[in-house]
Amino acid sequence: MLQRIIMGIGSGLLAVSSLLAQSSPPLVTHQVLQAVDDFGYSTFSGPEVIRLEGIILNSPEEILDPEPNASPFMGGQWQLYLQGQGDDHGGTAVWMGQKYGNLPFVPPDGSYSDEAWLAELCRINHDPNTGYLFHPGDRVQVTGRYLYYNGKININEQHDIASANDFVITLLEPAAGLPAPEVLTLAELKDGDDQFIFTAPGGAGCEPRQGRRLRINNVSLLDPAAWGPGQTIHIGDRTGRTFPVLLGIGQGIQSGNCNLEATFDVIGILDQEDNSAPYTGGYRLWVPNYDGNGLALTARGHRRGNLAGDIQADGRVDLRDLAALARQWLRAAPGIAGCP
Ligand SMILES: [Ca+2]
Ligand SMILES: [Ca+2]
Ligand SMILES: [Ca+2]
Repeated sequence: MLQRIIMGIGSGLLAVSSLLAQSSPPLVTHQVLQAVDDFGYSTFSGPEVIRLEGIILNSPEEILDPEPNASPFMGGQWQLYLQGQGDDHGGTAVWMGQKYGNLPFVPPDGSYSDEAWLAELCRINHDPNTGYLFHPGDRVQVTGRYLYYNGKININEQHDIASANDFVITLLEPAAGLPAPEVLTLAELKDGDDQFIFTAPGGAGCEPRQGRRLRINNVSLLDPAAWGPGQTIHIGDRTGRTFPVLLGIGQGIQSGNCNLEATFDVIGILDQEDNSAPYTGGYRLWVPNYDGNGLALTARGHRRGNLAGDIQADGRVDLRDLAALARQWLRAAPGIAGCP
């Protein structure tokens, strides 16, 4: 542990100093960083490297698979959302991918090897000053570069594995707490024709809430057969409005384990990925994990019972838990286990 912390301090300081060497990056708000015009194009103009502060909203491995080569094109991927606090009404995703070399504008040797990728995951999952493993609800600062992609600006490495393009996340306050989700109806996000409201007078609309935690109450599931990890389902209300919900890959979301009541609430992160201009649609609510409670599509950490061996969380330790244990025997979480 001590060695891990010392090595973490060493590599972290190197990375921080290489970024700081380009002069001290300015602290920007999420709201300023995510500003767009009427067509959803970014209007942000700032230096190449910026600093951003916020609350971590998700465990990265519950929305994208960080395992080396997890997907044929981009390999492992890692993403977390930071939500601004107080008057900073915005949120921003921080993203890293393994196989930039498969992008048409990156040389083929521009991907991370599996070993280098795992080392990068170890670096960005931990505070460089203490070795602390980041969790949802932590307040952190990220220093790094950024790119506009399909409607929003992401903090990333600009798809370059050079260490000069590293982003660095540092801990400001552990366990500051997740922000309370803003409670909305679908009428504040969709119009009467069931089209996305981009922005509207009075503060309605999807765009001002991009990258933030939302709660939508009293909806029904329109396509229960679509339920499964990484799948998109649709919720609907009594006015005929609908909204896409992208299910994460948290262990609580498995094919066939949807037990939601006829009417339930959803808590998720409002994301935008609009793959064509204008960039005023393509919103979805991303729910990283589910704890199986039936009434609210969300996860609140461990379920009731206080039994560490109750792996599949039915309040009893038996052969079903042993089977769950056997399925994952000797697996290790990339970027969390095996870090120096
Ligand atoms: Ca946007
Ligand atoms: Ca890097
Ligand atoms: Ca059990």
